[in-house]
Amino acid sequence: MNEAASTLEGWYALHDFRTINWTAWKAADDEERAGALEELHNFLQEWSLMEQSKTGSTAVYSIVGQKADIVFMHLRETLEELSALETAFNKTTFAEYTTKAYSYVSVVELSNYMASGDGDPKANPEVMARLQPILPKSKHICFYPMNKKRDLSDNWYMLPMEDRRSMMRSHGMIGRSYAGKVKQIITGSVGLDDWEWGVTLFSDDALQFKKLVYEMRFDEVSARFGEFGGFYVGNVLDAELLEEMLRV
Ligand code: 76R
Repeated sequence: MNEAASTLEGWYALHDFRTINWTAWKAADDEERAGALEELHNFLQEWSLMEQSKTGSTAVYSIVGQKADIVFMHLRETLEELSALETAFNKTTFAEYTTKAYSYVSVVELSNYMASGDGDPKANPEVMARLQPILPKSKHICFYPMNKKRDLSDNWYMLPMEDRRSMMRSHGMIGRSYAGKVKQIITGSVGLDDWEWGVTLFSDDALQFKKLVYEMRFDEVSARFGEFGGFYVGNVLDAELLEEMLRV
């Protein structure tokens, strides 16, 4: 019997990580830099209008450490929109001063492990708000991709639904104890990217990422089945902070 959890999907997600070529950026003349910044500023404005009309959402963060310098996290209704937006950005002058560090393609996902109630979940405004979330502009972001293990003795995908449900319940309980401190957005990426899920966490206190992820490591579903990719952590950027970051 197919015991796949049924999932609801919302907006598609692109996490676009870039590294700034500081040598080239510093070598550019003032006019070139000003033009590049203006173009970038226009993009930020366009993205914020999109957010106001609730047809998508974008968050911009600087990344700490050498994996990247900046991440644009975009949520849009379609993959076509994500592609158009990525291409438009690549055509900007600022993009010429960046290199691609990493990217992740996925789709906002809710699973039915903890589902309650009948009826069409998509008629529920609370469900829709989770499927099409306006990204928080918390001080910090933490992103990492993950899988659930498929080893002979520990194969998540061979477990009966009931076992998975009870482990996910325990997972959800830990998660809920961080309510108000950490906001999670789970994006599914089976068939879309190299890992099975993207985990994006937002918080005003970066230490809460450490505490939450550490606590979850002791919980069965993460302890036995969690496999993790690279972690990217960073600080929020608005137009002003971005300009400050790029001032040379
Ligand atoms: O969505 C819900 O609130 C219902 C409960 C819930 C589900 C179904 C939930 C709650 N998560 C769910 C699904 Mn989660 N989550 C992670 C990670 O680092 C690690 O060990 C794991 C990475 C974190 C930090 C986290 C946080 N969660 C999932 C899934 C899909 C699993 C599947 O379908 O098999 C993954 C991969 C995953 C991973 N989780 C919560 C949190 C937090 C903070 C919550 C509480 C959210 C809330 O109540 O608002």
